[in-house]
Amino acid sequence: MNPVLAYLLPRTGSWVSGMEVSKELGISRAAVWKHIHKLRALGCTIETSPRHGYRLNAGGDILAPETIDIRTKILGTCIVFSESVTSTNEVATKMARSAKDGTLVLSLIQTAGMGRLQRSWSSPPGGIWMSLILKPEIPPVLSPRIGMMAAVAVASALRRAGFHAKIKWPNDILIGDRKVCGILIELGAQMDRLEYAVVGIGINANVNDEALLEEWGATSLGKELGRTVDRSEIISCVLEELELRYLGLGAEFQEIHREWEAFSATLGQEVMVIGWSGNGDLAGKAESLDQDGALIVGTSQGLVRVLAGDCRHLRPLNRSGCRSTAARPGSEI
Ligand code: BT5
Repeated sequence: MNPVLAYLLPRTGSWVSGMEVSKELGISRAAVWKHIHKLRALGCTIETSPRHGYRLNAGGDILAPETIDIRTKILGTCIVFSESVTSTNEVATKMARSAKDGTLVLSLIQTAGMGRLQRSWSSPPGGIWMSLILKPEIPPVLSPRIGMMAAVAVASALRRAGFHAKIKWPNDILIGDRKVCGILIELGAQMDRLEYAVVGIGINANVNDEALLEEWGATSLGKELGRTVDRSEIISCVLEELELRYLGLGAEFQEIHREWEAFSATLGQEVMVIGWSGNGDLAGKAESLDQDGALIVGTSQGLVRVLAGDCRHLRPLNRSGCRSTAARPGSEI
């Protein structure tokens, strides 16, 4: 953690002189000033006064291991925190074999955030960019359950925070018809044994750059709420909701499957699955989700099982997450 932030955090709301910080941390006053600059760029609200020094504002959007209330027994009990990394999934994958089950890798920004299928994921300050290293005792064949579990857990956590979050197959989280969270699962497995899963979760929490959101067709929690959200509390809730389901991943999967269907924005929709099986696109109605996480699409040729891919909803959802009655022909999400 940034040493200046570590010093200011327990003194939130009080003025602390530059001299005091520099003396206590054993660094020059110029170095303190550089840290302050960096922290501000990362979203901390720090006031400065020539007479009083620095004051960390409680209303700011501060995210650090110390600000996260860990209410779980496994997930997040070990946190690897950085101000900047290439990708939390990359860091997590490198350390996965030797890491403790439930290790959380968290960064304030990512310089090379990864989406699915080699796409990139923009990760400016204000977001939640995190990866969990999981070691579930399930055979590799059941690994699609991990993505479904993660999507259900994030949707539940956001619902607890008052957002009407829905899941778009395979595991995007939407508010209305806009993406607010993407999930990237990467696995390390042998023929018959799953060694680890890295569950990468990117939530546009307080990412409020309108132009960027527009470019992605996305939204953020802050934008939806009209004010800054507490990222630390959102992370605590995501960890709780995930742990609840993680413990039942093998034996109690029916319930996760049921929740996925209940939270789904995709089922019942006319969809287009892009690049399906290398045979071009597939159009039809999303009928159901099977136990392997495959989408069952009703087409003119009958039911087709789609295990992976990108899906577009052909009818827009309105802001409350319901399908609009007056669909624009050809419009898609
Ligand atoms: C995903 O990919 O939705 C998975 C994203 C996972 C990100 C997390 S952050 C923590 C962890 N570490 C990582 O490096 N990754 C994970 P996909 O469905 O392929 O969506 C990618 C597409 O979404 C891009 O091609 C853009 O069009 C768009 N996009 C990029 N950044 C975005 C953002 N912040 N919010 C919404 N859409 C975005």
